[in-house]
Amino acid sequence: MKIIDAQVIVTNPGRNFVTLKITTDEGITGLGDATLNGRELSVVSYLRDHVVPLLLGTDPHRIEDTWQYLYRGAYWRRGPVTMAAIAAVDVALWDIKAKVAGLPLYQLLGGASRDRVRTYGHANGATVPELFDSVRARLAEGYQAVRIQTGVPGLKTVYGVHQGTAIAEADGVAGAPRLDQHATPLVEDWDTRAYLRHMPTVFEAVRNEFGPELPLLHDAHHRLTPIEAARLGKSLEPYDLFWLEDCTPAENQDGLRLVREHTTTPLAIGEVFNTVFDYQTLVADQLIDYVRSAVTHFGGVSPLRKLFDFAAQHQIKSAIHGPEDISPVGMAAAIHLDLAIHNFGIQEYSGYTARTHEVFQHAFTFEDGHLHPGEAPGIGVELDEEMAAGHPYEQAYLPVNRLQDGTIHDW
Ligand code: GCO
Ligand code: MG
Repeated sequence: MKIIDAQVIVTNPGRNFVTLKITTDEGITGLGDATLNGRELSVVSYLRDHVVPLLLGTDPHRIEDTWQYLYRGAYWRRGPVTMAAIAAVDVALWDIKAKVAGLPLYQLLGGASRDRVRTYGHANGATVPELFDSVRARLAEGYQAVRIQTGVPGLKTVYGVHQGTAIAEADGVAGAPRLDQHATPLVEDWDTRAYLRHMPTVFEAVRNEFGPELPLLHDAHHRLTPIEAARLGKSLEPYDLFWLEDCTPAENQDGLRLVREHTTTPLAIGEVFNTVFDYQTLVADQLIDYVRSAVTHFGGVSPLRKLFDFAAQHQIKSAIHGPEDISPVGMAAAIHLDLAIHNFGIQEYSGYTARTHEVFQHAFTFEDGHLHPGEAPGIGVELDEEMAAGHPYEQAYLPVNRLQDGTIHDW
C-alpha cells in the first residue's frame, strides 16, 4: 500500500482546528489532529511545505519508521510545531492501519483495560455562587470529577480559563464550550499573593457545599514559583484535591522537587511538553503523579504510549490534555489510548460546539461522565470536508497575562 495524497484541512466550527488527511492507493483514508491553539498556521505550513512531500509514495503501515524519519530526519528536533505535525502523521497512519485491520484502534494497542474512560469537566465562576452553579451544571451533565477555577477578588478576569461568549448553539453534551480565542490577545491581570490567600477559602466552600466524595482538580496555569506552589499545595491539603496542575513553569523540572518536599497534594503537569525529555527528572525522581501531554502535541499515539509505559514504572498515571482546542480527531485518539493502557488516571473532556460535532462525525460517546471510543474501525472520526469549508480559518489568539504593574507574566 502507498500514500498517494495528504491534505491539510483548516476549519473553524467555533474555533480553529487543523486536520491532516492521508489517502492511500487503496482508497483508505486516515485523519490526524495538528491543532496548535493560537499558532495554527505554523503547523499547516510545516505539514504542507515540508512533510507532505516526504510522505507521498511511502508505505502507510511503517508507522514507527515514518515517525523516526520525520523526527530524526529533520535534524531540528522537538518543539510544539514539529511535534504537532508529527503527531498528525502518526495518528493518521494508526487510523489507516486500524481501518485495514477492521478494528477500532484500541484493539491494536492491546485491547481494553477497562470498560470506559473517566473524565473531568470544567467549572468556572467569577464568584463562589457562580462557581457553584457551574459545578451543578457539570454534575447535571453527568460528570463525576470537576476542575475548579474562580476569580480572585481584586482581579478583573477568571484566570487561565476559556473566556468570552458562550456559543449559543452548543449542544450541552459537556457544557457550553467558551472561546478562549480572540482576534487580538485578551489581557488578563494577576496578583499571586491575592490568589494564594483566596484559593483555600474557595476549596473550603466547595467541599462544604458538595461534600467529601467529589474529585476536585485545580489548574494553576504555570503562574507560581516553586516556593509559592509548595505553599499552595500545603494550604489545599485539607480539601483532598485529585490534583494541582501546572503549579510552576516546569521547564525547570528540578523546581518540582521543592514543591514535592512540602506537600502531599498530588501534582499533574505537562500539557505544554512535547517529548519524553521534558519529563525525565519528573518521572524518574517521582516528582509528579499525572502526566498531562496530549496525543496532538506529543508526536502522536506512538511516543505517548512509550511515555505512559515509562511513567507506569514510577506509579505515575495518565491524564491526557483534552480541552476544546484538541479537535475531536485528537480526542478520539486519546480515548483509544486511555482505554488500552493500564496506568490510566483520568481524561479531560470539555465537550464541543454542535457545529464541531457536525463537522467531525465521531464514534466516541460521552455518558455518565465517561467516554468510550466506540467500535468503528480506526479512530472512528470522519471529517465532513464540505461543511468544514463553510467554516474558514479566523485569526485568533490565546490571552496574555500581566502583573498589576504591567509586567508580562505566565498564562
Ligand atoms: C487545560 C488547559 C487549557 C489551556 C488551553 C490552551 O488544562 O485544559 O490549561 O485550558 O488553557 O489548552 O490552549
Ligand atoms: Mg491545564
